[in-house]
Amino acid sequence: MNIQWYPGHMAKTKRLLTEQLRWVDVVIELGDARLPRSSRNPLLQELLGSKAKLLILNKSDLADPFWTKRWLVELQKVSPVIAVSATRGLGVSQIIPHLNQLVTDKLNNLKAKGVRSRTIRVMAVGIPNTGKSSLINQLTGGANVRTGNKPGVTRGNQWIRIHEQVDLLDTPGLLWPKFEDPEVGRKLAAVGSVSDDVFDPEELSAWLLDWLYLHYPEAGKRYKIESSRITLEAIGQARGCLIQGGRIDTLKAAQILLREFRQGKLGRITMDRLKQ
Ligand SMILES: Nc1nc2c(ncn2[C@@H]2O[C@H](COP(=O)(O)OP(=O)(O)OP(=O)(O)O)[C@@H](O)[C@H]2O)c(=O)[nH]1
Ligand SMILES: [Mg+2]
Repeated sequence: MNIQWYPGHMAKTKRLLTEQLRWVDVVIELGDARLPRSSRNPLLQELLGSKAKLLILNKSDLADPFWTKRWLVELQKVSPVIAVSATRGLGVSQIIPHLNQLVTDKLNNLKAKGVRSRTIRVMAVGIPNTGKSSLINQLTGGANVRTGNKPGVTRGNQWIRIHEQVDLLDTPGLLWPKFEDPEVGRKLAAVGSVSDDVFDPEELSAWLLDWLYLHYPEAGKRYKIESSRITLEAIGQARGCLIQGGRIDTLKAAQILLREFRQGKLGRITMDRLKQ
């Protein structure tokens, strides 16, 4: 199964980010804590160049805490990084101090040149559905920008004052034209960062069930399935998904599995691993 998603509006987003980049002092790159490697867009690394950056792993409430700890240590070697949960507000208070620290030198230099003090300009970037808009709402304490549990909710750019000295630009999610490793496409589809329209849910679920069997064999408990080998048929049976003639509706079972996996109902799961 080869999943790819790079719709036309993303090419536009890429242009838009490039244009805005010169106005911003620091970038927040929002990744998904369940995918600390696969949710990082190589295109963004290229666009951002040497711009100051804070990497934030969001949705840490859904990720396996054992792996989050290890990833933070690893990623910290390259750039400043923190883990948060935008919807639960966990870790979010660390953000402003980190941003301040990242731009102190730049603002002091400007001051020395006689430029009047101004707000810090921050741009939030990341792949779709990582919680950029939710984070902004958490920082401002209100529903100021639109969020949604599907990729591609934010379309235009929007500046929001998140602190008396900090302005933040929300941007649409950006992917890249080709996932070289098909496993990356599957993982991104599993967490909901590519459109559900571009893959077959039953096929993805079959892959996900194999993956879970290998890495989180206890996940099947959710469906009260005795065997640690979960199947769509067993999920369908447990949930009474039947079609005419008493056959099991495996499409419905796949949709249930994907939805509950994304909501964290199968447990806290991290799909990208480091060598143990
Ligand atoms: N469990 C959990 N869910 C979150 C968290 N942050 C965001 N979400 C959910 O993830 C979904 C996507 O959030 P958005 O803020 O719209 O994501 P986005 O990055 O702005 O998405 P695009 O605009 O499509 O690029 C929503 O259903 C949020 O409620 C989090 O920390 N934990
Ligand atoms: Mg958004």
